[in-house]
Amino acid sequence: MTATHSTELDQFATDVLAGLSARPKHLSSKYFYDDEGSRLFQEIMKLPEYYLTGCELEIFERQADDIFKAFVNGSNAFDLIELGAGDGTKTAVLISHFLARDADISYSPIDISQEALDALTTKFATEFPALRMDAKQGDYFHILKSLKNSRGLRKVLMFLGSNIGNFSRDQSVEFFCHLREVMNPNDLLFIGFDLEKDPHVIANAYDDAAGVTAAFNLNLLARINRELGADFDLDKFVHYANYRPIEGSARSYLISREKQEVHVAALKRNFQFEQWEAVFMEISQKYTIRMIEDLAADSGFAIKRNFFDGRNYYCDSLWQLV
Ligand code: AVI
Repeated sequence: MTATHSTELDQFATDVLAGLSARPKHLSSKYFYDDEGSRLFQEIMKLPEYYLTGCELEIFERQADDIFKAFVNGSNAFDLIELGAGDGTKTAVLISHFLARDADISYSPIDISQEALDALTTKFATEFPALRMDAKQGDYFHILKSLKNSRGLRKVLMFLGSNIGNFSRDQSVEFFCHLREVMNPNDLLFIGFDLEKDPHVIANAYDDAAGVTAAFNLNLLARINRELGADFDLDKFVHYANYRPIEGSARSYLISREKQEVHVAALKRNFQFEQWEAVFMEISQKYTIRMIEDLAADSGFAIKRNFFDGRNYYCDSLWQLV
């Protein structure tokens, strides 16, 4: 095991200890994405209820040329950096269009899952043999520093898929301020935001009929079993998700079906769960345009242009530094 891996494992153990010792209990959704979690998330993106991916794909397919024109700045050369790239399916639509327009681009996908990055690298190498690629594995908070050393061209940082929705408001501002520090005045930030809409549509997206989202949440308990030697019995927990229309946030929980005790060997600790006790797992924030504008302003950015899908379900927002 490398030093990085053991540090990551220590951090995971520390966060699990803090989360399971807290009242109410919580676990961080940033740990959903081990290789199995990333695979399950790819499944979620194909679900009929999970509209987000289709909306962003529609924006890219229908407005690739407008996006290209907004990205370029005099010359056709820029560096694309994608935080949390996953399988890159949506990004492939943009890259294909940019290359068809003779853009001189490099592409640096960053993801926590090595398996997802390997699949993406293989796919893109076949699809775009001439594309310069530099995939980086890890937590993007840690990789941000290395982004400073680019070719001196415009950098376009992309944070798609409404990944920002999994952060609290404070974490979002902190994250954008971090990004600001590694950006040059000419660089751009392209962010996917899921918008507020009929609450039933949102609630269904986080509680699909096939139970893939439930498996995705439960996989974090399985991951704690695998990596920290815990003895969670997954059948003793039920996934519950709801949408709060006032706050504009979908939230998911794992609920203990019975009073039980779980041992986590790496922590040398037992944790008690009451019957129907909830563990808060994830927030998926939905936005109004006003919220996006305020978030940009509070983080030191201005909106250059917003791109919407046909139903106004989703917005890809292009930001520049102020
Ligand atoms: C990655 N992220 C934007 C997803 C979301 O919609 O919050 C994660 C997810 N959780 C349940 N389904 C999908």
